[in-house]
Amino acid sequence: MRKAIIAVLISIFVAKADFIELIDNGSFEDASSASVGEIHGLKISDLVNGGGNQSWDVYDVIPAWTTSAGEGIELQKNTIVDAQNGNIYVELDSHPGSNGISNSTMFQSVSLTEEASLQLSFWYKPRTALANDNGIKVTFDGVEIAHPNKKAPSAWEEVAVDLGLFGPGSYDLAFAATGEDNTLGGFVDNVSLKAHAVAEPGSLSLMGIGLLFLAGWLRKRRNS
Ligand SMILES: [Ca+2]
Ligand SMILES: [Ca+2]
Ligand SMILES: [Ca+2]
Repeated sequence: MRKAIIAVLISIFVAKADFIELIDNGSFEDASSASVGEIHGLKISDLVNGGGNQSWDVYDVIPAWTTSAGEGIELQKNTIVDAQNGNIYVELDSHPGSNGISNSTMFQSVSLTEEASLQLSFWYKPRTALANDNGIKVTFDGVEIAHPNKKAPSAWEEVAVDLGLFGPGSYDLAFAATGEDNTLGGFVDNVSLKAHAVAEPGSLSLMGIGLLFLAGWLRKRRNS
């Protein structure tokens, strides 16, 4: 009986401490798209699963991410570097085609149903040895929250930002290439945005009452 009650309480705590991942396709490995690349005509499914003879292309839309400025989202499959996670990563200083502007912006909308504390993390790596050539400006809800801007050589590094509390609503997370517009720039992989729900006072006090009840029950049982 006691073990059962403790197990239930532990599961309540775990549930409360848990988080929700808000980002879909954060590692860019999702092949479920009919999008065709603008440069090589390479389908995303062929890029991811290995059906074409090219290892990169540029897309207006990929699963969960949409271009909002510049040529598009350049997906590379272990092309210049090995991906930080899986096989695919993004370069946003994209090869120019019809739009002509290589520095591009992609975004994903996320929704919160209750107030939560948000934590962003992603992996970044600069491609060239030039200063101000590999910047990746990250905005959330239109506010700049990170802007790594390094030069090679530099390994993949994690960029982690605590965004604080946000209420229910829809928000855009955007990544934009900055600096020299020359098709070579910063690489991005493994994007994650974790929402930690803020415990409601009502459920906290209920849990407190449950703990007091359990403590009393255990004391009574020991003394009997
Ligand atoms: Ca990846
Ligand atoms: Ca490029
Ligand atoms: Ca560049």
